[in-house]
Amino acid sequence: MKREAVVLIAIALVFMAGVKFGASYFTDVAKSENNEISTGEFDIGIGKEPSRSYNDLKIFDFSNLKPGDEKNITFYVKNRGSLDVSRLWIKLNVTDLEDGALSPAEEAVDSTPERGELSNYLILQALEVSTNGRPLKVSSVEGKSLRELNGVRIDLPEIYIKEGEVVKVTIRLRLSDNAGNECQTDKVKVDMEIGAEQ
Ligand SMILES: [Ca+2]
Ligand SMILES: [Ca+2]
Repeated sequence: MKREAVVLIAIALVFMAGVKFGASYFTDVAKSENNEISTGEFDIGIGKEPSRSYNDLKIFDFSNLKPGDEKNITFYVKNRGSLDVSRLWIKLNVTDLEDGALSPAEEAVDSTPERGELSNYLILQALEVSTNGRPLKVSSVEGKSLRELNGVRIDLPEIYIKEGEVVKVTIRLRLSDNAGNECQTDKVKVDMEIGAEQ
């Protein structure tokens, strides 16, 4: 019984090969499947520490400033996506408020109770972006007031931030010695936009 089975199979194989020979050419196909093209993610975050980043975060709140005071604003920008960042920009959107009623000393010299004066006297002393501990200055904005910089796109020097890397940004502000009583108890609200480009 075993021997017969073997023979039958051998005949069948020969027969099939014969059919293929007679019918057409041998053919062959090589396959390449599952190829993909996709886009990388482009995403930055901002944080007060290098290790934590957010899409939206309040960074600073300075109160009771007096003329001559200086404050440093420091934050970190992280590349949270998978594509390199090669350029960062910052835009400051500045709103001047009187923050309630004018103080008695202010009232004597401030004729615009609906609008604050403080941003005229908040001077950007320095803006730096540091990558690998090496600071790059943006000297074009040094000495300008927040009012002058309101809504202006400030391009930071060209830097490469690879996936997962962080850069440090420092802004130093000074309340000018020329600030007079018209900005007593005034308040400036600063919304900061930080943009990244590939
Ligand atoms: Ca005013
Ligand atoms: Ca005022």
